[in-house]
Amino acid sequence: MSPACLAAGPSLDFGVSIPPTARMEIRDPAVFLDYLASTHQRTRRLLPLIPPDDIEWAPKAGWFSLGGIVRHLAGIERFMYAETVCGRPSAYPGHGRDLADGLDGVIAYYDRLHAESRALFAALTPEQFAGRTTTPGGATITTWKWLRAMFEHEAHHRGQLYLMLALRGVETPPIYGLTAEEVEARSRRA
Ligand code: NI
Repeated sequence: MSPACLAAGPSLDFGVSIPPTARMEIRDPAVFLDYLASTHQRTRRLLPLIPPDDIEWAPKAGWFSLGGIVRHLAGIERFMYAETVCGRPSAYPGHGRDLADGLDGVIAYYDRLHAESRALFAALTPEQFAGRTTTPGGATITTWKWLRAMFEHEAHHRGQLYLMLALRGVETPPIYGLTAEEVEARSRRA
């Protein structure tokens, strides 16, 4: 981000300036749901690319498998985030194969839990978004800030999926339409 962009808004407590419109966005339930749809789609489109025989492949022993990450993302969204923002304790069931097995089963689990999560998020009122949620660690946090962290969590694991698919020889789509090489080719030389 350029210095001019950084100067566009007042500094927040984490030391980064964000334009006022961006700061408002995630507090708005409708905008949150739009953003959830687009970020979710960027993860969902990777799942059919997983070779069925590699669904439980992991880069090293004890690490998440491909299927484990997918079950983890679905379970965290549905049973940690959606449960806690509704005022209930986290009910995260883990990410084991007992929850969903095989590529088709894992994708079905992911889709079912996301649909349930989205319905729960869609039922939240603006007042609930501005209210407080108790985390599994026992802290309380403003609900929209808690949900904002969900996007970073998903992006973290989506990056793992990208790398793990590459390690299995699978071609993956650029995250935003252009590859890094295409962006470089279209960039001004310093
Ligand atoms: Ni995680």
